[in-house]
Amino acid sequence: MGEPLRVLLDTDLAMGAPGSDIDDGFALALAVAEPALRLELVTTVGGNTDVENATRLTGELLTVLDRADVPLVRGLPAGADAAAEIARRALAEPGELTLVCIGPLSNAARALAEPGVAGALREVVVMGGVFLEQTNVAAMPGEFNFWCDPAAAQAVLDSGARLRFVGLDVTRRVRLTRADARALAGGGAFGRLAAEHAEGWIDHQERVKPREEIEQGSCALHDPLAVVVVAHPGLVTWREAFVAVETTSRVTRGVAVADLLMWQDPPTPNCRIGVAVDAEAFRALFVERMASLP
Ligand SMILES: [Ca+2]
Repeated sequence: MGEPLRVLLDTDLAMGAPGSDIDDGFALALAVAEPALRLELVTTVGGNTDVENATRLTGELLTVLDRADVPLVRGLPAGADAAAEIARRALAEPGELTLVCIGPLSNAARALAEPGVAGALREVVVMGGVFLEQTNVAAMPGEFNFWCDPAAAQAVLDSGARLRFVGLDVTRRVRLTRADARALAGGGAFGRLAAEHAEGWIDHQERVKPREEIEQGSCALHDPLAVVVVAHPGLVTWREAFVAVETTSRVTRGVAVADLLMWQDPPTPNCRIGVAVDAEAFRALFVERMASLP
Protein backbone atom coordinates (compact mmCIF):
# COMPACT_ATOMS: atom_id res chain seq x y z
CA MET A 1 0.00 0.00 0.00
CA GLY A 2 1.23 3.50 -0.84
CA GLU A 3 0.86 6.59 1.27
CA PRO A 4 -2.60 7.03 2.82
CA LEU A 5 -4.93 9.41 0.96
CA ARG A 6 -5.40 12.65 2.86
CA VAL A 7 -9.05 13.44 3.62
CA LEU A 8 -11.10 16.43 4.76
CA LEU A 9 -14.55 15.30 5.98
CA ASP A 10 -17.55 17.66 5.96
CA THR A 11 -20.39 16.23 8.04
CA ASP A 12 -23.82 16.90 9.58
CA LEU A 13 -23.10 14.27 12.23
CA ALA A 14 -25.90 13.50 14.69
CA MET A 15 -24.85 10.17 16.23
CA GLY A 16 -25.35 10.59 19.96
CA ALA A 17 -28.58 12.57 19.80
CA PRO A 18 -31.67 10.43 20.53
CA GLY A 19 -33.53 9.26 17.41
CA SER A 20 -30.98 10.82 15.10
CA ASP A 21 -29.40 9.44 11.98
CA ILE A 22 -26.26 7.47 12.74
CA ASP A 23 -24.54 7.08 9.40
CA ASP A 24 -22.27 10.12 9.74
CA GLY A 25 -20.94 8.64 12.96
CA PHE A 26 -20.06 5.40 11.20
CA ALA A 27 -18.53 7.40 8.35
CA LEU A 28 -16.31 9.29 10.80
CA ALA A 29 -15.33 6.01 12.45
CA LEU A 30 -14.42 4.51 9.06
CA ALA A 31 -12.36 7.56 8.14
CA VAL A 32 -10.40 6.96 11.36
CA ALA A 33 -10.19 3.18 11.01
CA GLU A 34 -9.35 2.85 7.31
CA PRO A 35 -5.56 2.51 7.00
CA ALA A 36 -5.61 3.74 3.39
CA LEU A 37 -6.97 7.13 4.57
CA ARG A 38 -5.56 9.88 6.74
CA LEU A 39 -8.22 12.13 8.28
CA GLU A 40 -6.76 15.64 8.55
CA LEU A 41 -9.79 17.87 9.18
CA VAL A 42 -13.45 17.53 10.11
CA THR A 43 -15.87 20.37 9.35
CA THR A 44 -19.54 20.55 10.30
CA VAL A 45 -22.71 21.64 8.55
CA GLY A 46 -26.36 21.79 9.59
CA GLY A 47 -28.52 18.95 8.21
CA ASN A 48 -29.42 15.92 10.30
CA THR A 49 -29.06 18.29 13.23
CA ASP A 50 -28.09 21.97 13.55
CA VAL A 51 -24.47 22.98 13.15
CA GLU A 52 -23.96 23.56 16.89
CA ASN A 53 -25.10 20.06 17.78
CA ALA A 54 -23.19 18.53 14.87
CA THR A 55 -20.00 20.20 16.09
CA ARG A 56 -20.49 19.15 19.72
CA LEU A 57 -21.40 15.56 18.81
CA THR A 58 -18.49 15.27 16.35
CA GLY A 59 -16.09 16.43 19.05
CA GLU A 60 -17.50 13.91 21.50
CA LEU A 61 -17.26 11.10 18.96
CA LEU A 62 -13.67 11.96 18.02
CA THR A 63 -12.85 11.66 21.73
CA VAL A 64 -14.52 8.22 21.91
CA LEU A 65 -12.51 7.23 18.83
CA ASP A 66 -9.37 8.42 20.62
CA ARG A 67 -8.79 10.98 17.85
CA ALA A 68 -9.45 14.28 19.63
CA ASP A 69 -6.25 15.44 17.88
CA VAL A 70 -8.09 15.82 14.54
CA PRO A 71 -8.89 19.52 13.93
CA LEU A 72 -12.62 20.25 14.03
CA VAL A 73 -14.01 23.45 12.49
CA ARG A 74 -17.62 24.53 12.72
CA GLY A 75 -19.40 25.44 9.50
CA LEU A 76 -22.13 27.95 8.70
CA PRO A 77 -23.08 30.32 10.32
CA ALA A 78 -19.81 30.76 12.19
CA GLY A 79 -17.47 33.60 11.29
CA ALA A 80 -14.10 32.01 10.62
CA ASP A 81 -15.70 28.94 9.26
CA ALA A 82 -15.31 25.57 7.69
CA ALA A 83 -15.42 26.73 4.07
CA ALA A 84 -12.48 29.07 4.59
CA GLU A 85 -10.47 26.34 6.28
CA ILE A 86 -11.19 23.83 3.48
CA ALA A 87 -10.16 26.44 0.89
CA ARG A 88 -7.01 27.41 2.78
CA ARG A 89 -5.81 23.82 3.08
CA ALA A 90 -6.64 22.96 -0.54
CA LEU A 91 -4.74 25.96 -1.91
CA ALA A 92 -1.75 25.33 0.36
CA GLU A 93 -1.24 21.81 -1.04
CA PRO A 94 -2.67 21.52 -4.56
CA GLY A 95 -3.51 17.99 -5.69
CA GLU A 96 -3.05 16.46 -2.24
CA LEU A 97 -6.40 16.62 -0.47
CA THR A 98 -9.71 14.85 -1.02
CA LEU A 99 -12.86 16.51 0.30
CA VAL A 100 -15.57 14.07 1.37
CA CYS A 101 -19.00 15.64 1.82
CA ILE A 102 -21.63 13.70 3.78
CA GLY A 103 -24.06 16.48 4.65
CA PRO A 104 -25.76 19.32 2.78
CA LEU A 105 -23.26 20.93 0.42
CA SER A 106 -23.36 24.46 1.91
CA ASN A 107 -19.73 24.49 3.12
CA ALA A 108 -18.43 22.73 0.03
CA ALA A 109 -20.13 25.20 -2.33
CA ARG A 110 -18.61 28.15 -0.49
CA ALA A 111 -15.15 26.60 -0.42
CA LEU A 112 -15.31 25.73 -4.13
CA ALA A 113 -16.38 29.29 -4.96
CA GLU A 114 -12.93 30.52 -3.87
CA PRO A 115 -10.66 30.95 -6.91
CA GLY A 116 -8.42 27.95 -7.53
CA VAL A 117 -9.94 25.63 -4.93
CA ALA A 118 -11.84 23.37 -7.35
CA GLY A 119 -8.65 22.62 -9.26
CA ALA A 120 -6.54 22.29 -6.12
CA LEU A 121 -8.53 19.48 -4.52
CA ARG A 122 -7.49 16.01 -5.62
CA GLU A 123 -11.15 15.03 -5.70
CA VAL A 124 -14.52 15.78 -4.11
CA VAL A 125 -16.57 12.71 -3.13
CA VAL A 126 -20.18 13.34 -2.15
CA MET A 127 -22.97 11.33 -0.57
CA GLY A 128 -25.89 13.03 -2.23
CA GLY A 129 -28.55 12.86 -4.88
CA VAL A 130 -30.59 10.02 -6.24
CA PHE A 131 -29.86 9.38 -9.89
CA LEU A 132 -31.27 6.14 -11.31
CA GLU A 133 -34.37 5.92 -9.13
CA GLN A 134 -36.31 8.44 -7.05
CA THR A 135 -37.20 8.78 -3.39
CA ASN A 136 -40.90 8.13 -4.11
CA VAL A 137 -41.67 10.50 -1.23
CA ALA A 138 -43.48 13.72 -2.13
CA ALA A 139 -42.34 15.48 1.06
CA MET A 140 -38.70 14.97 0.10
CA PRO A 141 -38.47 14.46 -3.65
CA GLY A 142 -34.71 14.95 -3.75
CA GLU A 143 -32.30 13.01 -1.56
CA PHE A 144 -31.88 14.75 1.84
CA ASN A 145 -28.50 16.46 1.32
CA PHE A 146 -29.52 17.86 -2.08
CA TRP A 147 -33.00 18.72 -0.80
CA CYS A 148 -31.60 20.75 2.16
CA ASP A 149 -29.48 23.01 -0.04
CA PRO A 150 -30.14 22.36 -3.73
CA ALA A 151 -28.40 25.58 -4.82
CA ALA A 152 -25.22 24.44 -3.08
CA ALA A 153 -25.44 21.05 -4.79
CA GLN A 154 -25.76 22.77 -8.15
CA ALA A 155 -22.84 25.07 -7.33
CA VAL A 156 -20.64 22.08 -6.54
CA LEU A 157 -21.62 20.50 -9.87
CA ASP A 158 -20.75 23.76 -11.66
CA SER A 159 -17.43 24.18 -9.84
CA GLY A 160 -15.24 22.24 -12.27
CA ALA A 161 -13.86 20.09 -9.43
CA ARG A 162 -13.22 16.40 -10.06
CA LEU A 163 -16.44 14.96 -8.61
CA ARG A 164 -17.81 11.57 -7.63
CA PHE A 165 -21.29 11.04 -6.17
CA VAL A 166 -22.74 8.08 -4.35
CA GLY A 167 -26.49 8.63 -4.52
CA LEU A 168 -29.29 7.27 -2.40
CA ASP A 169 -30.18 4.59 -4.95
CA VAL A 170 -26.75 3.02 -4.37
CA THR A 171 -26.16 3.87 -0.70
CA ARG A 172 -29.46 2.43 0.51
CA ARG A 173 -28.27 -1.00 -0.59
CA VAL A 174 -25.55 -1.10 2.07
CA ARG A 175 -27.22 -1.96 5.37
CA LEU A 176 -26.61 -2.36 9.08
CA THR A 177 -28.94 -4.96 10.59
CA ARG A 178 -30.06 -5.26 14.20
CA ALA A 179 -27.79 -8.30 14.51
CA ASP A 180 -24.87 -6.21 13.22
CA ALA A 181 -25.63 -3.52 15.79
CA ARG A 182 -25.73 -6.06 18.60
CA ALA A 183 -22.42 -7.52 17.47
CA LEU A 184 -20.86 -4.04 17.61
CA ALA A 185 -21.95 -3.75 21.23
CA GLY A 186 -19.43 -6.48 22.07
CA GLY A 187 -16.56 -4.25 20.87
CA GLY A 188 -14.93 -1.21 22.40
CA ALA A 189 -16.23 2.19 23.49
CA PHE A 190 -17.21 3.24 19.97
CA GLY A 191 -18.96 -0.07 19.28
CA ARG A 192 -21.05 0.17 22.44
CA LEU A 193 -22.10 3.75 21.69
CA ALA A 194 -22.77 3.04 18.01
CA ALA A 195 -24.78 -0.10 18.77
CA GLU A 196 -27.10 1.73 21.14
CA HIS A 197 -27.78 4.57 18.73
CA ALA A 198 -28.03 2.30 15.68
CA GLU A 199 -30.79 0.24 17.31
CA GLY A 200 -32.60 3.45 18.24
CA TRP A 201 -32.29 4.66 14.66
CA ILE A 202 -33.64 1.40 13.23
CA ASP A 203 -36.62 1.67 15.63
CA HIS A 204 -37.19 5.24 14.44
CA GLN A 205 -36.98 4.32 10.75
CA GLU A 206 -39.46 1.49 11.21
CA ARG A 207 -41.85 3.91 12.89
CA VAL A 208 -41.66 6.71 10.30
CA LYS A 209 -41.38 4.48 7.20
CA PRO A 210 -43.81 1.69 8.08
CA ARG A 211 -44.45 0.56 4.51
CA GLU A 212 -40.93 0.90 3.14
CA GLU A 213 -39.80 -2.72 3.18
CA ILE A 214 -36.05 -2.11 3.08
CA GLU A 215 -36.22 0.05 6.24
CA GLN A 216 -37.57 -2.79 8.40
CA GLY A 217 -34.93 -4.38 10.63
CA SER A 218 -31.93 -2.56 9.26
CA CYS A 219 -30.71 0.91 8.35
CA ALA A 220 -28.70 2.27 5.45
CA LEU A 221 -25.02 3.16 5.76
CA HIS A 222 -25.21 6.00 3.23
CA ASP A 223 -22.29 8.14 4.41
CA PRO A 224 -19.81 5.36 5.18
CA LEU A 225 -19.96 4.34 1.53
CA ALA A 226 -18.78 7.82 0.47
CA VAL A 227 -15.77 7.52 2.79
CA VAL A 228 -14.86 4.00 1.76
CA VAL A 229 -14.89 4.65 -2.00
CA VAL A 230 -12.10 7.22 -1.62
CA ALA A 231 -9.78 4.35 -0.75
CA HIS A 232 -11.64 1.51 -2.46
CA PRO A 233 -13.33 2.90 -5.60
CA GLY A 234 -13.82 -0.61 -7.01
CA LEU A 235 -16.61 -1.33 -4.51
CA VAL A 236 -18.86 0.83 -6.68
CA THR A 237 -19.45 0.82 -10.44
CA TRP A 238 -19.00 4.36 -11.80
CA ARG A 239 -20.43 6.06 -14.80
CA GLU A 240 -19.79 9.50 -16.29
CA ALA A 241 -22.80 11.79 -16.22
CA PHE A 242 -23.99 15.34 -16.62
CA VAL A 243 -26.02 16.08 -13.50
CA ALA A 244 -28.27 19.08 -12.83
CA VAL A 245 -30.29 19.77 -9.66
CA GLU A 246 -33.75 21.35 -9.45
CA THR A 247 -33.49 24.36 -7.16
CA THR A 248 -36.78 26.23 -7.52
CA SER A 249 -39.58 23.84 -8.34
CA ARG A 250 -42.92 23.51 -6.58
CA VAL A 251 -42.81 19.71 -6.87
CA THR A 252 -39.25 18.50 -7.35
CA ARG A 253 -36.95 20.48 -5.04
CA GLY A 254 -33.52 18.86 -4.88
CA VAL A 255 -34.23 16.31 -7.60
CA ALA A 256 -31.17 15.48 -9.68
CA VAL A 257 -31.42 14.73 -13.37
CA ALA A 258 -28.49 12.61 -14.55
CA ASP A 259 -27.86 12.57 -18.29
CA LEU A 260 -25.95 9.34 -18.95
CA LEU A 261 -24.61 10.57 -22.30
CA MET A 262 -26.56 8.00 -24.29
CA TRP A 263 -27.90 10.18 -27.11
CA GLN A 264 -25.96 11.83 -29.88
CA ASP A 265 -24.30 15.17 -29.06
CA PRO A 266 -24.45 14.55 -25.29
CA PRO A 267 -23.64 17.28 -22.75
CA THR A 268 -20.11 17.42 -21.35
CA PRO A 269 -20.03 15.24 -18.21
CA ASN A 270 -19.52 17.12 -14.93
CA CYS A 271 -19.11 14.17 -12.56
CA ARG A 272 -19.11 10.42 -12.10
CA ILE A 273 -22.00 8.75 -10.31
CA GLY A 274 -22.20 5.35 -8.63
CA VAL A 275 -24.62 3.06 -10.45
CA ALA A 276 -24.07 -0.22 -8.55
CA VAL A 277 -22.38 -1.36 -5.35
CA ASP A 278 -20.85 -4.63 -4.16
CA ALA A 279 -22.79 -4.61 -0.89
CA GLU A 280 -21.24 -7.85 0.42
CA ALA A 281 -17.68 -6.63 -0.16
CA PHE A 282 -18.56 -3.36 1.55
CA ARG A 283 -20.03 -5.23 4.47
CA ALA A 284 -16.92 -7.39 4.93
CA LEU A 285 -14.70 -4.30 4.92
CA PHE A 286 -17.02 -2.38 7.27
CA VAL A 287 -17.13 -5.18 9.85
CA GLU A 288 -13.35 -5.58 9.75
CA ARG A 289 -12.69 -1.86 10.18
CA MET A 290 -15.22 -1.49 13.03
CA ALA A 291 -13.50 -4.36 14.85
CA SER A 292 -10.21 -2.44 14.74
CA LEU A 293 -11.58 0.59 16.61
CA PRO A 294 -10.94 1.41 20.29
CA1 LIG B 1 -24.86 12.99 6.71
